[in-house]
Amino acid sequence: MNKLNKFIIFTISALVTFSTSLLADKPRDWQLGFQEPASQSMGEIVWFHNYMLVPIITAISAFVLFLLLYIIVRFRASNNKVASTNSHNTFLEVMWTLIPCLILIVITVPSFKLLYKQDNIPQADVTIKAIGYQWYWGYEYPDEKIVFDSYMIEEKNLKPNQPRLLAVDNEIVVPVNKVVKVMITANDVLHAWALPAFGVKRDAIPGRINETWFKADRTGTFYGQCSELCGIKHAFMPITVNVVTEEEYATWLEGAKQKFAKEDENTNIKLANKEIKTKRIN
Ligand SMILES: [Cu+2]
Repeated sequence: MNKLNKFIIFTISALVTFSTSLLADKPRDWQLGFQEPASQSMGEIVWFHNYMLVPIITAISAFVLFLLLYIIVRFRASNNKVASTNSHNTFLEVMWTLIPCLILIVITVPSFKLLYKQDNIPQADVTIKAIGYQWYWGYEYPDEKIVFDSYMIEEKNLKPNQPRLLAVDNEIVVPVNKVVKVMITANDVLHAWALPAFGVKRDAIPGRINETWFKADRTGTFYGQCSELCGIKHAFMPITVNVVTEEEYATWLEGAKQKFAKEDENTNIKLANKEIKTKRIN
């Protein structure tokens, strides 16, 4: 086998390894850029980044670098024994104000379209409530009367396919190609519910409910993390979403309704009242 063939085989195998690791729906070592999108909205974010922001910032950086080099060479001291007395140039000043304004306006159009689309929640098929606690997430499926907590699995208890600091004991399960509305709040301090592959990130604020949505376009396990510095164990409250087919979701729902059945709300109220009374007596 000649050297060229060897090189071609090496390149192809390297590309295959690289692209499959790109498809893993979690951060990977030395990663640059985004995870593989799993929703249309994340696809659009990636498009906006790759085909608008990156070309524009590259062109601006190259232009500024060229100007710097040009000035360093053209106006060097040895070539200009007598200093220039020029202090301003109206045409240039108008241009360097107008051109950046125009660039910002061009960026604004797709950016605002995207923001509006993310903010406008379509009719939801599944609603989930995510509650941030120090330091884990609690979830509720209000329509199904399901409630459970989701704790990170410690390193020593990880199964072989579970990623460190990302896997949880109770994952959220949602059906593929369905609109999932997520209502996000917190019980103690600020947290943030973030899932990079779906292009979703919202602050979890005590006393207030934020809403967001996603529609996963493929099945798989997707990982995210709390994205608001919330205290000493901020790094240990990951988010795991299992996107499954509709049949698998129905099966899960059946089991979950037994396992995670929400207590009667009245019982909760009674308990709370009792606690308050006890505290008052004390
Ligand atoms: Cu947090």
